[in-house]
Amino acid sequence: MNRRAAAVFVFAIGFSGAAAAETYTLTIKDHKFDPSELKLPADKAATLVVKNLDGTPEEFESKPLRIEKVVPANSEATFQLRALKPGRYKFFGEFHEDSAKGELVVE
Ligand SMILES: [Cu+2]
Repeated sequence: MNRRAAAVFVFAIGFSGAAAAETYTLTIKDHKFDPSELKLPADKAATLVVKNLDGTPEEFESKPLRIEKVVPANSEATFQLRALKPGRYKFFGEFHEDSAKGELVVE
């Protein structure tokens, strides 16, 4: 965790069951993200699942997405993403910042 007092901000978008958001998955393995560039459609809420396949925890962090959350070893976290404008939204694993980097490519 960094020293910001803020804990976890996830912008949730309300959606009803009938219009469930598409789910996209990122995995963490050997302290790298797969894929390192994940494509998402613009202007649509989405569900993002981050699966940590490593035997150590990772902190999934993205300043533009306002996400900061520890994903324990061999487990996963789910985030509801708001509808995003086209662009590139960087994320990284704060515990292995040298290798764990990626971007959401929204288009
Ligand atoms: Cu942090």
